[in-house]
Amino acid sequence: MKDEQQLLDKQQQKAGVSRRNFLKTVTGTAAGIGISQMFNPALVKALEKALETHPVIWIQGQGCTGCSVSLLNTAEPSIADVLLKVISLQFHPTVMASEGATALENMYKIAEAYKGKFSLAIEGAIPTAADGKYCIVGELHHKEITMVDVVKDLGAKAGSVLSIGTCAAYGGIPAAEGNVTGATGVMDFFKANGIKTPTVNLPGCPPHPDWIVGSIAHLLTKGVPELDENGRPVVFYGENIHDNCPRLEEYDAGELSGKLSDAKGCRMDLGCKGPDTYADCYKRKWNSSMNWCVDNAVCIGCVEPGFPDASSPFYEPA
Ligand code: FSX
Ligand code: SF4
Ligand code: SF4
Repeated sequence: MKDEQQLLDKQQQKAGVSRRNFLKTVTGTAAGIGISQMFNPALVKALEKALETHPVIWIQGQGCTGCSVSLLNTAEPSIADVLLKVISLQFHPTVMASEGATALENMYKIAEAYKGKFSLAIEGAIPTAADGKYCIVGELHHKEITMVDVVKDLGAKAGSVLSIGTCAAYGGIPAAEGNVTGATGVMDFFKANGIKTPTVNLPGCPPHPDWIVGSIAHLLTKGVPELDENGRPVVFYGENIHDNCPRLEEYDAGELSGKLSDAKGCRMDLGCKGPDTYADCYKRKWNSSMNWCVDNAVCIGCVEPGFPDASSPFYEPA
C-alpha cells in the first residue's frame, strides 16, 4: 500500500500535480506547519494562472496597520515571493508607490476590469456613523470617498472578500465599548447592505502571516476554504488553544504560574483566555516560529468575535 502511494505520488509529481503536497500546503496538516511548500511546482503553476485573472485589492479602514505589518513579516515564503508569486496586489495604501487620485482611479479601473473575479482584502473596521465621515480614504473629483463608499462598491463587485484582522472580521478594537464611530465588521456591514459576496474572516489582532497568505492561496486556487460558524478557515482556527497548550499538563496538575516571568505553570490565574480561543498559534507560533503569546504572556483571545471586550480586563482571571 505504501509502495503504491509512493508510486502514485511520483506519477503525480511527474505530471506536475502532487495532490498530497498541495493539500499539505493549503490544509497545513504537515508537521512543520510552514507554508514554504507553497512553492511546489504544481501550486506555483496554479497561482501563476490565478495571478493573471484574480488581482487583489487591499483597502484599509479603522485599523492600526498591524495586519499589513504582520503580512510584511512573513518569513517563509518571503514577502517578496508573496507579492511576486502569490498575490497580484494591485492596490495597497501602505506599500504602493502610487498615491492620491491616480491610485484611486486605478483601483476603480481594476475593480471594473476584473469584476466578479478580483479579491477584496479589507483591513480595519468600517465606521458607519456620521455618513461614514469618520474614515475618508481619498478624494476624487473634489468629492470625499469614505470607507463605507468603497466597501459598498467594491464589496459588491468582488469575486471574494477577505476580512483581514479582528477589526475587519468582527469590529474588534474600534467596535469595543464606547464605539462612537459606528464601527462594524465586514459581514455585519454586508448583511445590512444586502451584499452577498463570499467572505472569509481572518481574525487576529493581528492575524498570523501564514493565515493571510495561506488563505489567499487557497482562495485563488481552490476557492473558499471550509469555514467555522464565525466565518474562519477551519484549517487555521479549528483547534482550541487550551486543549493543545504545552502547559495543559501543568493546568491538570493544578500548577499555576504566579507571575509572567515564571517559565513553568499554567497561565490561567494571569488571565489566559486559551480555553475560549480557537487558533493554531500553539503549534504555528509567531515571529518566524520563535515563540507565542503563552510563552511570554497569556493568550488574550484576539481571534474571537467578542475581542477585546470579552477578554477585558487583560491579565486578570476570567
Ligand atoms: Fe485591527 Fe489591523 Fe488589530 Fe491592528 O489594521 S486587527 S487593530 S492589530 O492591524 O485592523
Ligand atoms: Fe490553558 Fe492558558 Fe493554561 Fe495553556 S496557559 S493550559 S491555554 S489556561
Ligand atoms: Fe491571539 Fe491567543 Fe493566538 Fe496570541 S495565542 S495570537 S492572543 S489567539
